[in-house]
Amino acid sequence: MSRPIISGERMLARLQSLGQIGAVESGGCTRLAFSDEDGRARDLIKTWLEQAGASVTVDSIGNLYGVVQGLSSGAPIMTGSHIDTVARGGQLDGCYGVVAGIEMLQAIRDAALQPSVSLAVAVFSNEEGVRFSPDLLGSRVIAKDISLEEALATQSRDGKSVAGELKRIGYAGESSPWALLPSKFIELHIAQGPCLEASGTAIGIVEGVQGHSWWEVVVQGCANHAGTTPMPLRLDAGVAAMRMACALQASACLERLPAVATVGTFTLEPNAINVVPGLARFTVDFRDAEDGQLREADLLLRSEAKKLEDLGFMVQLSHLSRALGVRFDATLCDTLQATATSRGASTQRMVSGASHDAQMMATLCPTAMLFVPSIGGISHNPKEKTLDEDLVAGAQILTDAMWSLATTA
Ligand code: HGY
Ligand code: MN
Ligand code: MN
Repeated sequence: MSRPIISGERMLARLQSLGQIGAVESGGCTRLAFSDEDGRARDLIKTWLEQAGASVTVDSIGNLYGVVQGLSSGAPIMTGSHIDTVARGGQLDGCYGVVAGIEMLQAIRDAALQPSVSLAVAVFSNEEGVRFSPDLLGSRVIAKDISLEEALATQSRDGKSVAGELKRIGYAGESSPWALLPSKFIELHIAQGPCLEASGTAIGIVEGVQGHSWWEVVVQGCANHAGTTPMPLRLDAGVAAMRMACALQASACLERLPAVATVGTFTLEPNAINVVPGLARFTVDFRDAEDGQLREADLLLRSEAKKLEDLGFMVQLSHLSRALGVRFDATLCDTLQATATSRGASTQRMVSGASHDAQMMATLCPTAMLFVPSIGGISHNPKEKTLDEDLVAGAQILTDAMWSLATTA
């Protein structure tokens, strides 16, 4: 029986075009969730899905779906990812899985094939969580990890709500987030870390994702004159926050508690050269494969905050996000491995250090992920890159796996 063969050329060209929306100099991309750029990118994705013969729906948290009906009714087999990026990120993170999914549908249409089971490609809202917390917002709502109402009411730092922004960019959808619950979910993604390239392996069979816990810390001291205030009389929120940040980072480095810790944002107020900072605001990103370790890290954060309070600072902690570690479906991982091997690709089993919407979908149905190598292991950086032949090979293996699941179900 014939099976769909993708056009690598068309897929690579589309990745390029999508990458121009929100492009920053040096080849990167800033396309924050529900921004104008996100809206324009969604429009382009919608056009490509329609060209591929998919019926397009948008649900009430802005998740966008393209569905090609199978001969039988029932739950679709789904692939997908996200198209929102971090600030000055790369052009492949998330986008690759979405564009590869669309290429799969286009190849099916070009070959005039029809699957027995419906196939769906999903674009999940606000996976990155840079502008709105928590991350994985669209897939969290589907997984009922957060209520739709709470998700829509979420505010960004600049005081915008998810509901308002979805309306503004024209993606406040009508359909239910639970209308297209899939029977299986596969996400194709770049590895974003060094291991596939280091081992010279073409395809990562991802068996799980580590958990993460995100915090915002606000340290309130006392703004004062940089020249006249003696050191012992200062309540310098900036130095206090830096000490706390270094203590958390040292715990990850020296005791691997947790596996990794990152302070990715850090602002001072009033942020003036000659004023002792009165307020410091920073975020903490803890990651670990063991949920117990993540809880220990959360306790460490609280104890470091208590030390500052004992020195007279006020410290406010806000828990921005938590996602538990997940193990993916062993049978689906085996299917992906067999499919990759049948295409002559080398494979290795691995756990993802980055979080993905698959982490939420895994709570709903058998789920697994495929990775392709990232050059230099670099991601969340304009230098994020994967060899074209690896991008094309990964997309064909995704297409093979989805097609075989949709025709032998
Ligand atoms: O933060 C992450 O791991 C993912 O890129 N959202
Ligand atoms: Mn990312
Ligand atoms: Mn991603």
